[in-house]
Amino acid sequence: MADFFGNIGQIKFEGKGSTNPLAFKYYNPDAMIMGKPMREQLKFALSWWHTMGGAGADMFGVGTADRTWGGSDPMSISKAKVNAAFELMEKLSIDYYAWHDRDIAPEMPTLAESNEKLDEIVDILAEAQKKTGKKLLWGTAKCFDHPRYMHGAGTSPSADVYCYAVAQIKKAVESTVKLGGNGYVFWGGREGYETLLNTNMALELDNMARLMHMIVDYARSIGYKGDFYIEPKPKEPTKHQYDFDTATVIAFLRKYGLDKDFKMNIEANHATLAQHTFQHELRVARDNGVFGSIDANQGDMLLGWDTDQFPTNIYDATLCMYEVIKAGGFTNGGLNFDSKPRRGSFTPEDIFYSYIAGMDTFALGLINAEKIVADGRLDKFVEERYASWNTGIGADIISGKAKIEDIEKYALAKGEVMDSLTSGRQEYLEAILNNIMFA
Ligand code: XLS
Ligand code: CA
Ligand code: CA
Repeated sequence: MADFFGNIGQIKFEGKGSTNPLAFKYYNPDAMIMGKPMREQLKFALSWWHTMGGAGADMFGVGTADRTWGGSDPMSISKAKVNAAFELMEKLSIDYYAWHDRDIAPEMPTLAESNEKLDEIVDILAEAQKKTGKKLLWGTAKCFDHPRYMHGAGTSPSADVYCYAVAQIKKAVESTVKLGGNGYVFWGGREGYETLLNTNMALELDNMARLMHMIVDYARSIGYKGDFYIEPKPKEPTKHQYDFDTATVIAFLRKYGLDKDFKMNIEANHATLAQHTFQHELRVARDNGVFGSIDANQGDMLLGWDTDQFPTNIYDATLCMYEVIKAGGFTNGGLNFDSKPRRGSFTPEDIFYSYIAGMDTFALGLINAEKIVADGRLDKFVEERYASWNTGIGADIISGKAKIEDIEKYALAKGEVMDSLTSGRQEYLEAILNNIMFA
């Protein structure tokens, strides 16, 4: 194992009484919960872009942290990142990682040269995976930061740019397959518009679907059995992103016949940017059979942009894990920390503090979610609230037996129906949630 963090040893579970900042308080990787070790329930992943590459630059200033890992040119930095990443994963008991192609290997003057460098790093990653047992959660292509993608990639008005994107994504899929990844993400960073005055929205969306069909067919032809994910986000960088939220993406997938191959990669901060709760997005995905994977982070309610903070909100993590449990747990997906330390948290130790905070938050979320299910009060309340659909006219509507005339007759005979209503009891339920979480 490389030694970039020599002063920090293996992070151990010490329990909630511990005050050691370099210990887990809730995440106990091998502890069993609902029949599986915590590490398998949570399937944590390290995000290569933020952790290995994100130096803290923002719109107003350059980076504050050194993320060259002792390397000096793009390829030596890329290689050093592999060593540092695997040391981090080892020390933090993180079993998975996720990348964009250009996070792991540099962009070169031509696509052919970029592909060559990518191959070189993918071979090194394959070797590191073999040695350590770490796995690739998902791969993706960075089709948004190079200037060629200023007007989009799969939705570019330029057919030449579109071809470049198809070729780049094809290569990223091949690299994902080579590394045994079971997930491939499409996040439409520039797939949207700034103004409809210059945009043929219908053609752009048709073309995006054409690209996705080509990629799915190709990936299946080379033996890829994993999931494809779309990661919804309503805005940023474009004013209007096509993959606005889960419901919008589901409509797109169904329109173009892509719903058999695609699931959602739901990011907490993107949910709140769409004016939804994180739980809402997960629920829409679960109810529609497209729950796939999660990008764990949180935004700041006072800031209107994508801050990608390490998640520390226990309520959100608890309700997230409740949805995950109800969806049957992760299959190919997992919890990827698409999160970065704040710009002012620039030291190597901050990477550890950040991951420990995020991992403990989700471990506690999982513990709490199991308690909610075992307690049963919340589930029972919802069940009873809809009891009128289990018998009588409600059951007849659901079975299709009651026709519109029967329903009219029923309503006319009933007269006023105010007395069929019961209280929604929101405060009572919120208090139960607190009681379960803090008991
Ligand atoms: C940016 C997205 C991005 C995707 C992967 O907002 O979260 O990082 O997760 O392209
Ligand atoms: Ca993300
Ligand atoms: Ca984000």
